[in-house]
Amino acid sequence: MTEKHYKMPKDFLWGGAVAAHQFEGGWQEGGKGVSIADVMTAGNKDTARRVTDGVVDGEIYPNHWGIDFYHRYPEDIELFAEMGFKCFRTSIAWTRIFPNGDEVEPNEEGLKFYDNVFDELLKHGIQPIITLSHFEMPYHLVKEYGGWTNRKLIDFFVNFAEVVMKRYKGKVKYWMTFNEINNQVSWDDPHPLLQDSGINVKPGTPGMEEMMYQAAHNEMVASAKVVQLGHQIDKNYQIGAMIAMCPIYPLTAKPEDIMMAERAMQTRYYYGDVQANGEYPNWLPKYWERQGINVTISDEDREILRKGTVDYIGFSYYMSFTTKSTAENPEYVYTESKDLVDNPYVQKSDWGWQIDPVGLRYSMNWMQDRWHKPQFIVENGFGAYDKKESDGRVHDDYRIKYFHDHVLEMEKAVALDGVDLIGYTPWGCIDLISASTGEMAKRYGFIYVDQDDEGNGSLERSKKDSFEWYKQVIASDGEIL
Ligand code: BGP
Repeated sequence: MTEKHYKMPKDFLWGGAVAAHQFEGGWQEGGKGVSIADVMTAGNKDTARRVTDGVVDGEIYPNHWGIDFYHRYPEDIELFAEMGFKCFRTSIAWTRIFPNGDEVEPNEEGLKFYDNVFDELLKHGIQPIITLSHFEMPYHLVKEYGGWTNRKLIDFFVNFAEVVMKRYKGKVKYWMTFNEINNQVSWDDPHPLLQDSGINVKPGTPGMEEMMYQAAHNEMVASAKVVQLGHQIDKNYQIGAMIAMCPIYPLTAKPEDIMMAERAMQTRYYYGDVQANGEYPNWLPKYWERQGINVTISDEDREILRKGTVDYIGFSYYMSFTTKSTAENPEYVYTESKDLVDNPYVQKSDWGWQIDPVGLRYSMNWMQDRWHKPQFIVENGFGAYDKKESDGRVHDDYRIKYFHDHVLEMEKAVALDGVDLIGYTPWGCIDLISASTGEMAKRYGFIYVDQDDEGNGSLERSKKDSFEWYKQVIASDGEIL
């Protein structure tokens, strides 16, 4: 049977996605300050990255040089244009604009850098899609203020957003506030807690969960303020949330497993409820009460959240999760580090990420019905070990298969289920540094970058087989997969 394909509308935003700290490099150029990402050493598949206070000789800090986009952006943007990109998602490194985060006046050199990048993109007919905070807050705010547990950060962030939203008016239309804001749900793994909330505490520190809920609340208030402010700056601005979407399935049809999966979904996605619906779901204050968790939420905060709901849901999709109930957990408390199990029906990547294209269609339907907002897939992709063959080229048929299967399910969600989708920007469209491991070896790109985990290599760019594949997908409006 031939596979049925679908066409996406002409104005659909095909593109690619990256984040400043994983690919720009130039960590101390142009007056840039030190961000969280700059104090994280490399790890690998089996060992976690470490945060060091300051830079230690002999350690590798992959985010310092990234893939040197800072100096090579014209060449890279030309390759994106050759693929036919309509848009390109990146972040504005907060520390290029406010090196410490708490200054009043911005750093003009940093602002100029993004002017140059956006102008170069626009010259090629590519619109920038901008994340304001993508795991790269100023490290100074972590040390001096304790990160997002401190309400002062709301003003610092709003000030940063105001400066860039005014500066790039007319160049940028789509914004997102906090990348994968809900990853903080893994609060007992200090790595996402630091990345998302700037909370730098040791595992097992009492009160970590409470800190996470307070930090997330403060971030969501800041986000809602930025949504309102952004609309005052330009009424055409589209300002979105950014959710890490990994649907959580019950392992079996056992009613307790279903209840556990429901609570897991509620726990992982309440952030979306707050950002899209403007209020906390009912179950959460009850849960806080039982756990003895105190989150300070004022009436004014509630009003801000209600008025600052997002225009769209940006989300990443890489994998699905599975959970099950246990007799020891009769109240279905979901702890992400403990409660996930393998799904016997799906395969995994080399990094253990479950590959599940149908889960993308499922998630899109779930979000459409729950949040009633347009959606934007701002990350999706396959991290793999790539090898240059004797012909000097990477033949990444495994990546093409991953994308084929996911794009097809995405198109079904639109064509058959009526999901309202703005665009699709595959992650790491050019090889870059992995966020979770700090490796170069975990590659996502359509474009290969010659660099190894130790930072050796010419940094030369070359096309993988997936480059031509994606080019024809875009050229055919998604019909030729
Ligand atoms: C998301 C992040 C990205 C990115 C991607 C892939 O969680 O938003 O920054 O890196 O996942 O993850 P990794 O780099 O760990 O493979």
